[in-house]
Amino acid sequence: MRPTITAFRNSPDGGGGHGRDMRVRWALEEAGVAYDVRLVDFDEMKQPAHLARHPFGQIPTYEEGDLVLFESGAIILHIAGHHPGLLPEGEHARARAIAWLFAALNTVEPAIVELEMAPYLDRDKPWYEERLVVLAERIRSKLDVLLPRLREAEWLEGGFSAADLMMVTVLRRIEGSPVLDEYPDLLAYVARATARPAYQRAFQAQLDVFRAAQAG
Ligand code: GTB
Repeated sequence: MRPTITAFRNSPDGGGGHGRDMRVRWALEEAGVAYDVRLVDFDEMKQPAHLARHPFGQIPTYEEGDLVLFESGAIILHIAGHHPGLLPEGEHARARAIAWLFAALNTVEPAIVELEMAPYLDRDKPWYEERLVVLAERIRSKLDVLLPRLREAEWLEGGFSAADLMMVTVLRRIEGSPVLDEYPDLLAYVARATARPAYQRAFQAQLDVFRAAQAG
């Protein structure tokens, strides 16, 4: 059954592909699954119809027949569990890939989000500049762990997997920042992942949505 996902009608990232729908689009493209997109705006996301899909009133969601899912991690694992190519075959390798997927979501992404949010929350505080230094250092402590692994291997666990898909969408959030620029091998990792045709198709699809919204 053809799934339907939700995405911003008018993404605040200007078509940069930073919304978490991008992960779902990318996974579906990797799996070769055609999908529909239900576009929602910020008001709509807090209305009962969308809250029935997502209790926190966010995107992305995933509908497939009777199944309605929220949380990008759960959606990616569902897709990976039903289509070959997004998780390793061996039981242990599969479990390790899932561990890296959770590391992207629970260990790396929170540090990045904190830095992203700081200008909105703390810019007027006297300690703002010092906080930025601390937050950047916290991100470095995560990247320092990824670095040796991705120097030795092309992907986090065997071949390209949902773990890389998740980690790369997380790292993309600091693309262009001086912190990530300190790690050329991680930039190369992001570049080889985003060069994948499935990523390119997913990126173009969300960009088309943004451009259509701009055109009115
Ligand atoms: N844990 C959830 C998941 O992984 O699915 C988090 C979902 C989430 O944060 N969704 C965001 C959302 O719906 C959109 S992706 N926000 C609206 C709200 O909470 O009311 C996060 C996001 C938003 C905007 C940018 N941007 O502009 O660059 C980047 C990422």
